[in-house]
Amino acid sequence: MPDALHIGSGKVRELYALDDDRLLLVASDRLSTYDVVLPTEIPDKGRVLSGLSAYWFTRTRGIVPNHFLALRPDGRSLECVRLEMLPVEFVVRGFLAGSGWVDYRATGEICGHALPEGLRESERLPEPIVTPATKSDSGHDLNIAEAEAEALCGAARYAAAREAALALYATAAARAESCGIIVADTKFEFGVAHDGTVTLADEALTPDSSRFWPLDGYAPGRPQPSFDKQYARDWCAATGWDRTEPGPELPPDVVAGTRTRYVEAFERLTTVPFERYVADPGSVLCD
Ligand code: PZK
Repeated sequence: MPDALHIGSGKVRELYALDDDRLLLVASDRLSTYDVVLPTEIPDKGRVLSGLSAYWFTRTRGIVPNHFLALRPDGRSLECVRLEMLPVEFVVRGFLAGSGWVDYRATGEICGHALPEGLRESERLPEPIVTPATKSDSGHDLNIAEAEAEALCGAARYAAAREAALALYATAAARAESCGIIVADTKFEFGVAHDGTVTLADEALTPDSSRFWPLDGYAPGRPQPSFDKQYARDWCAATGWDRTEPGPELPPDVVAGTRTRYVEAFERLTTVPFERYVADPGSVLCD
C-alpha cells in the first residue's frame, strides 16, 4: 500500500490513512478463533467480509449515515470517511450467548438489562438489547452499563448510536433469518462526522463482527455451532490444542470447508454469486 500510511492493525485487518479525510480498511484472509489468529489463511475470507460490509452499508443508509465511500477493485478494501470514533462498542444481542450468557447466569441481567428468569443458553431474548462495551487494557471487550456508555459518549450521541444500532440489527437480523442465518448478536462502532452526525463505521454485520448461527438445527439449551468458523474450531479442538499461541496449521480440507461456509453466508445474504463479486465488486452495492 505505497500511497497510504499504516495507522492501525486489528487481529485480522489493517487500517491506512489515504489523506486527512479518508481511510482504507483492508480485510485480510486471516482467521481468528478462541482469540488466536491461526497460521493458515482462508482464501477469499477478506473479500467475503468486505463485500458483506459494503452490501449492508449501501442498504442501511436510510437508517443511519455510514463511513463507506467506495469498494476497491480488489474486493477486500473499503475507502471510508475519517471520523472521530466514539469510545464504546455497541453490541446488539437478540439471543443469549457469549458474555451475555455468562453474565445472565451469574447475575440474571446483562449490562443492567433485567431479563426474565429461566432463559436457556442461546435462547431468543424477549426483545433485542444494546450492551455497550469498551476495550479493556488486555485487549478484551469489557461490558459496561448503559449509563457508563452514555457518560463516555455524551447523552445525545449515545442515544443516536443506540437507536441506530437497534434499527440496524432489526433490519439485518430479519433479512438474515429469511436466508437461514441467525444473527445472534453483532457489534457496531460509530463515529462523529465533521458536522456532528453520528455515523456508522468499522465493518458491519459480517461474521467477524457478529455471531452467525445456522437457523437449520437451531435449538436453545446448548451452544450453537458458528455458521462460518465451526469447521475450523472443531478441527482445532480435536487436535488437543490448548487455545494458546500459536494455533495449529489447518489442513487443506478444513481450509476449503471453512472457505465454503464464508462464501455460502455471502451468497445467501447478498444473493450475488461470489464469482460475480470477484469479477465485479460493485455488484453487491445498491444506489
Ligand atoms: C477507526 N478503527 C478500528 C483498528 C482496523 C480497524 N472511519 C473511521 N475513522 C476513524 N477511525 C476509524 C474509522 C473506522 N472504521 C477504526 N480504529 C479507528 C480498526 C485497526 C484495524 F481495520
